[in-house]
Amino acid sequence: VAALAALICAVALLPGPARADNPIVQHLYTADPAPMVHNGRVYLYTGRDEDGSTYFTMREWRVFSSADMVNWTDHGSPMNLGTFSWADAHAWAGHVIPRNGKFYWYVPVRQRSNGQMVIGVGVADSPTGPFRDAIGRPLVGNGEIDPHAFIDDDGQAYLYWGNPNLWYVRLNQDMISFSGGPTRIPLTTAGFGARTGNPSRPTLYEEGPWVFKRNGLYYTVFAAECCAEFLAYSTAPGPTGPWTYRGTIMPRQGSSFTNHAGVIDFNGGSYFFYHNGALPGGGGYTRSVAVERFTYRANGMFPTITMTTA
Ligand code: FUB
Repeated sequence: VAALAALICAVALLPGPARADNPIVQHLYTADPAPMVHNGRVYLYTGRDEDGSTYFTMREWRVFSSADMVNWTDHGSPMNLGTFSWADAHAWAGHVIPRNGKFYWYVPVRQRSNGQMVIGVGVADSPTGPFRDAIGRPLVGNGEIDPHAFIDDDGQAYLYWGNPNLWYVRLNQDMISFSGGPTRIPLTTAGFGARTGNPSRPTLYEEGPWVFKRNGLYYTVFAAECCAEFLAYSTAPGPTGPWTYRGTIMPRQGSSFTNHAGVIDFNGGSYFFYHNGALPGGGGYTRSVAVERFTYRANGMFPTITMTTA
C-alpha cells in the first residue's frame, strides 16, 4: 500500500482537458518547483518542507515525473544535505538542467564553515539520480540563493541567482566551473518594477529567477516583493538584459508568504508551476507545489494566472 501511495501522487478525476489535481504532490509538503522536460517526460524537482516547522526545515530535495501532466510518479529523494559534506542546512530552491549526457542540479545550501548561503552543484547520469557532489565545494558563494541555469542557443550557459541582488555568471561547457566573475544585473525600476515602502529594495525583485527564451525573447520570472510574494516577470533582447518589467503573472493568494515559479512548454501546452499552502496543515513552512496550464498572449506576454487554493 505504501508503495502504491508513493507511486501515484495525483490523478485527474474531472472530465474535459486532462489535468492533475492540485497540489501535484499530496503525501508530502513540497516547495520551490523546478520542472524540466526531457525525453518526453516532465521531471519535477522540489524541496521538501518538514511538517510542523516554525521556520523552513528543509533537508532534502525530491523528484517526481509525468508523461501526461496528470499521473505523477514519485522518484523519492536522490539528493539531500548529506550529498554536500560541507553543508549543514537549508536545502532550498534549486534547478536541474541536462548537458553532456548528465544532469546538473544547482542548489542553495548553508555552508557549515561560515554559516553563509552558497550554491552547490550535484550531478547525475539520470534525471532521477542518484546525484553526487560535482566538485566537493561550493560553486559560488556570496550569501545569496535560488540558482537557475540557462543554456542559450549558441551553447553559452548562464547561472542566475540572488536575493536581494540578481547575479549571473557564465558557466563553462563542463557546467561546474565558470569564466569571469559573478556579475550583478542592475535592478532598475524600469527593469524590475517599483517597490514602495522599502528604501533598501527599490525594485520588486525578491528572489527565485526563472530564465528562459521563447520565440527570440528572453524572460525572467521571479518572486516579487516580500512578504507575501507574488510572481512577476521581465523580458529582454538578450540573456543578460537590458530587462523591461512586464507585470504580475500570479497575484498574492493563499497562506504561503513565499511563491516560486517554474515555466515549461510540454506536448503543445504551456505550464506554470508555483507553490502555496493548499494542503491541510499548509502554510508558509508547509507548502505544496501546484501547476496551471496557460496560453501566452499573441504578443508573447503572460496572462494573469490564478492559483488553485483548494
Ligand atoms: O524554500 C526556501 C526559500 O523560500 C526558497 O529558496 C525561496 O525561493 C522561497 O521559496
